[in-house]
Amino acid sequence: MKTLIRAAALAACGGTVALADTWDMPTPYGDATFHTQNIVQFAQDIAEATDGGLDIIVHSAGSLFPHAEIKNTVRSGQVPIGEFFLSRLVNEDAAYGLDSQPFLATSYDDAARLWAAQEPVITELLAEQGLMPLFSVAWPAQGLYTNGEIATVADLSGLRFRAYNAALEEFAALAGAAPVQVEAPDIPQAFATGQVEAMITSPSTGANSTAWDFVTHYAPINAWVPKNIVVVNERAFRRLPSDVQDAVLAAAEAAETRGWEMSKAETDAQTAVLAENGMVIYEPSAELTAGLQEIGAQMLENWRAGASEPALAILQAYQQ
Ligand code: PCA
Repeated sequence: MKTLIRAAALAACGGTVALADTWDMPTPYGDATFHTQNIVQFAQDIAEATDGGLDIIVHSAGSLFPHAEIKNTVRSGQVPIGEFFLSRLVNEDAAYGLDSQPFLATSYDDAARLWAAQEPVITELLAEQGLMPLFSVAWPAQGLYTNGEIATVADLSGLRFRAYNAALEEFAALAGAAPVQVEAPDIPQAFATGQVEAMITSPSTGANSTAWDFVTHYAPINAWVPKNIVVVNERAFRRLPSDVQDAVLAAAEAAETRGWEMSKAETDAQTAVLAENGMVIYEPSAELTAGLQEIGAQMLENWRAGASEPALAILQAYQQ
């Protein structure tokens, strides 16, 4: 409706007005998540830059399509654009999985270097499916949420452990825990019903899901810095007028820069929220860190065994 009024107003002004496009955009995370807020701003930037020529409607928290289906719905053209957790695609190619390898890239600088090495390979892989990456934003480093302090890996043994991808499932299993896949919006429910009792995620997702309601302790183990990615269906993109295409690309570039800044600001701010709500924040012991790093080393070996040449080249470039 709004779009029609805007188009009519522009037409009344005597401009040559292309028909406005409306794009539905499925995303996996809730409205309080900084990634979602960044995407809402991205959509707003495009609406403004194009005078309403492209209206992107964000459907957050998996409300339009479940997370696991978002990539393929963009691929098939059911929706023109969507967001998902990049390393979910590791079963298609190991290149997608590197940002979820424990202790490979643990700071924002490392994560940015890793993304620089991944981006050309991933762009090519996605192009084979008619997809174009628009921007990718890192989560804060991943930390450990439990009831009580964890002193060594052995303390994780037998815990029902929330996982969000294959790497975290493998990590939990190697720690002797029992992984259970749960999407971020379902975390409170999964803890409340006893489906899970521990998790590894960012301070953002911990705070967004009121972790203090079901766990007492948080250790910033800073194990990895995974990313979300926003992709567009290439045919849908090419159908846009060229000035609208330019506006989308400009807004995407701005969203990538802004998103990483938001992420950095979240790390301290949301860790403080955990503490303000009564959670005990503790530094992991040297023994715990060493044990977790051993698991990481094992996982990287497993990753190598299944990695394509381009995926191995990313790792090599990153480690140089
Ligand atoms: N939050 C998301 C992915 C990584 C993160 O920090 C989640 O827990 O599902």
